[in-house]
Amino acid sequence: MVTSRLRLPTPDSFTSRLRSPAVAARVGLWLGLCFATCFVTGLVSHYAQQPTHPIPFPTSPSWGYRLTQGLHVTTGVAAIPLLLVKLWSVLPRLFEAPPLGDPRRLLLTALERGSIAVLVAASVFQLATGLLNAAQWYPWTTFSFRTTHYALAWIAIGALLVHVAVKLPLIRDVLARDIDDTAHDRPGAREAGALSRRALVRTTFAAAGVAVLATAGGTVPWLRRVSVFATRTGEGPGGVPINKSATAAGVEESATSPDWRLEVVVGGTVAAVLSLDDLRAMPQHTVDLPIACVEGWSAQGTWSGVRLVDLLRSAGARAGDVVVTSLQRAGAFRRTTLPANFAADARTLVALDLAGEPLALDHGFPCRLIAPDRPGVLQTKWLARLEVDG
Ligand SMILES: Nc1nc2c(c(=O)[nH]1)N[C@H]1C(S)=C(S)[C@@H](COP(=O)(O)O)O[C@H]1N2
Ligand SMILES: [Mo]
Repeated sequence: MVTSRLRLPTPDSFTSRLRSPAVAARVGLWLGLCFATCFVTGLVSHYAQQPTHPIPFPTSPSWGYRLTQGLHVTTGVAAIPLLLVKLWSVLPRLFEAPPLGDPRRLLLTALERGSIAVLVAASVFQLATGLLNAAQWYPWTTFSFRTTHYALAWIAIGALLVHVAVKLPLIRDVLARDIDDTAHDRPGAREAGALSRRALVRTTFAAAGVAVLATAGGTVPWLRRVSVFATRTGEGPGGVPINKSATAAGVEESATSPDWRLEVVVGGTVAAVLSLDDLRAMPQHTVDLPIACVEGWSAQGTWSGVRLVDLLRSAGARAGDVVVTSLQRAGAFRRTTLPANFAADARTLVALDLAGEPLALDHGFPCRLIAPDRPGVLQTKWLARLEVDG
């Protein structure tokens, strides 16, 4: 009797008609669309964060990255309930015996199951790490989130393409039939579920919708009140949330020191050393530009300060890539490269003010970089040095 208790279930152990290709295909279709959107917007984000761009990343529209990254996080979050229901609906198939007698079907089954194993593992990893990242919780210290998330995106999308290709005839036929049609059901699925298939699919889409509303508030201002998952919805100074604080970055002292200066280095030589008063004495410009964090939240700000092109020109520099260094001593974002087309854009500022007030210390006082259509992570705060080739 002990042995029988340890026996694995068979597909016939699962009797609910809800676990059906009809449900799997309908939920899977939307899951696939979410994954495709997540993949494309993820590629955009990865490319935007490269220090150099063989094909220039555009500076317009200024809200482009805000939109693509908002979509990335939103579709990723929507995919979580969809994936859970999809896996639930196909679970009995995990316990199917392989067709050992038929080499052709065996090969196809091995291909299908192998791609599904990879797909499930990669999907769970992507959604879990993405969610943790959006919640600003970094439990990993041994691997880089961005590199790993990027590499696994290719694996997930590759496995997804194989999966869809293998299943395409079934998907098409199932979607052409009524949702309650039983033509493709497993023989063991003979009992009505606790709710109808239609109700299950609708509930799943509703859950995805709730998950979207709960996160989209990080991007869409009027949704903020319902956004329990959006971690950066609190208003910061000037209506822009604060990501890393000056204390956390260890720049409180250097940023508020009367000795603070902005160095402009041209071709390896210091060409200008500017105090805050020097910067204020230069022509000031105002732009409306968003901070769009890779974690999904974004907020529009009204920034004022010196045009970067003016600053470089006054230091005798030619336009080119600009290496931007923060007062921050350590951390991945203390130094960023601003591509030449961003440096040349008239909207790119060394910002001194936000919403008509001097920058709050946590927003980058004495000055920060703000450029259009740029990932928030590269909008360097607490500037110390700008470097260009001669
Ligand atoms: N020096 C420095 N600049 C930085 C960061 C940082 O950690 N250090 N964080 C970046 C990130 S991830 C974002 S989203 C924006 C947020 O700017 P805010 O805190 O003013 O909203 O600043 C960017 N600039
Ligand atoms: Mo960020």
